[in-house]
Amino acid sequence: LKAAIVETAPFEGQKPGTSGLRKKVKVFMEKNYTENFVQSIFNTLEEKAKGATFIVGGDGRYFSTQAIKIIIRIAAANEVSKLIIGHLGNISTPAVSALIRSLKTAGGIILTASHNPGGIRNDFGIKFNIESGAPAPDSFTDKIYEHTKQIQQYKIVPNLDCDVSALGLQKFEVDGRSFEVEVIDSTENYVNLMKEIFDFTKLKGLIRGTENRKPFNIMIDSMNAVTGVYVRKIFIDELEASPDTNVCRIIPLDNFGEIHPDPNLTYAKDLVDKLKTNQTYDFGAAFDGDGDRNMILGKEAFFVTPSDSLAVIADNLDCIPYFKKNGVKGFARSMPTSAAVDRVAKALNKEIFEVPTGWKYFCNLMDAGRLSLCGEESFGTGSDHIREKDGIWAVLAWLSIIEHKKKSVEEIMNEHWTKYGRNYFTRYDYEDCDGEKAKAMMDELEKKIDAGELIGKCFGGAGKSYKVKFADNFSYVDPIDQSKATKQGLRILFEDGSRLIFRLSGTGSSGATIRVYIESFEQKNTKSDAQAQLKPLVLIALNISKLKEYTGRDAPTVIT
Ligand code: VG1
Ligand code: CO
Repeated sequence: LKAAIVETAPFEGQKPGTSGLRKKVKVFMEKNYTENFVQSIFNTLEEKAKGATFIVGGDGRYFSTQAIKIIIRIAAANEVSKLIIGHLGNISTPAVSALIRSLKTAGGIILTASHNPGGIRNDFGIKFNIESGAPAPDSFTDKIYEHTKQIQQYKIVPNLDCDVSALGLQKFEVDGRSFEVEVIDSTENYVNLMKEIFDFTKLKGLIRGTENRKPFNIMIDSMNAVTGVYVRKIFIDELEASPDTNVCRIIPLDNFGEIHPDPNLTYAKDLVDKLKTNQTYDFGAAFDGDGDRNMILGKEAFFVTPSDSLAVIADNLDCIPYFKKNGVKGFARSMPTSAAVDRVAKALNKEIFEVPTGWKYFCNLMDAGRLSLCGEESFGTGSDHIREKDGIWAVLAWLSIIEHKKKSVEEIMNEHWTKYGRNYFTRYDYEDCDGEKAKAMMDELEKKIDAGELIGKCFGGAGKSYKVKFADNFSYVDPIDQSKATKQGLRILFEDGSRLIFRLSGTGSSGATIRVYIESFEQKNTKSDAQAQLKPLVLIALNISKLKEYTGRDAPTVIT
């Protein structure tokens, strides 16, 4: 086989966002669009790509097979020596990170738009992870973007055909060099990793029941996405959960069955309804398209916010063998995530870090041995076992805590709040707003903040008054390599510790999504309804930002 050079021209807007490049499928389908981006990844890698091995896989959404074909042909032409590809292209994001680490490859290409809907009318995405298994840092994705703006040609082996439905090694000769593609079942490596981290015997006892304990009835919902294959192996084959009553939607579909594979109360409503109507369920969990997000529910769909989930796991790491063995270093959360975990860090005398939104910002801290556990309010939780958030890991962590404490999800949460107080938290998303108007809203608010207009001001509502203590546009200096990330979200902090945060999403594929994060702390009043409790702050947020004036929206698209 011979490599060829194809002339091309740059496309606008191939700038990776919070987590890779995400666009409509039809955009990726445009002639040379995917080729340009993939070549730009190899142009960024330069000599590092030559002779190297990469993992390729994703959530199996529509266009994955075509994209894999393009990646194989371009990789071969760029002198890559081997690609390790998931069977049918399927590898969850956490499993890619795990494979990069255990097989010590030079990195991986992940084909996913994560929680965004899939199928021909919806989204596709490409993301590059570096050799530590972490999402490429900003310095790397900035270079990819620069290459996409200048690209004039790409290298490709046009006649290279490869069957990703057949497991095993396929060998080729390209311009006299050897090029290999190995199609693997990615579940093996991942299941082994989970077995090293958790006590599967105990977890099986929890699910099956033991002599003096009745079975703990779980419902695991893969939302027709990639975790299905791992759920089958871990929950059914290993932990002996029932394939009929303990799992659902575990066959990955390329359009996720036309649902929005995002594990929250809105998009995982099926699971919520199941737990509400069938009260024999003690626990429910759902994952997103690529398996890095998780939602935890207790009996009757008792909802655990991701921020609280992080805090509870942090407070209970001693019942997980991995942490017993390796010890617990610091904790971290993304800036908009509630400060519940900060209280645990303080009590346990651990370092706590506040980083910008996006998993990549946690990874240097992990590499440096400063961070064991971290999370985001956006249903992401994970540890330093890999360099991505990990949905299945989070569920196994919760089940380990439940097994150890012999308590229900709700009891564990209440106990936690009694000990630490409660950080009430909610996020309002306004999806698909007019881009210009969303930007104008953010600009006006930023001007007010910059002018210092808000400091000392009191805002009231529903018999409460909140005085602004501090406001800024969040910026972050990485403590390990001193790289700086600026303009990561507008923050308004009040004297009582309450916070309002405004951000524009960096994962959408059309229009703008405004995210408003609302948090307040209560030491004693811990059992109120979160929405009712936060209402006054929500009104203040809408008022300060003039959100309705700018967007015309009366209500958010999604509340989490
Ligand atoms: C969102 C979340 C962020 C998360 C990112 C990727 O980003 O807010 O916390 O890291 O998605 O998650 P944004 O820029 O839209 O707010 V995933 O599961 O889509 O990889
Ligand atoms: Co995801």
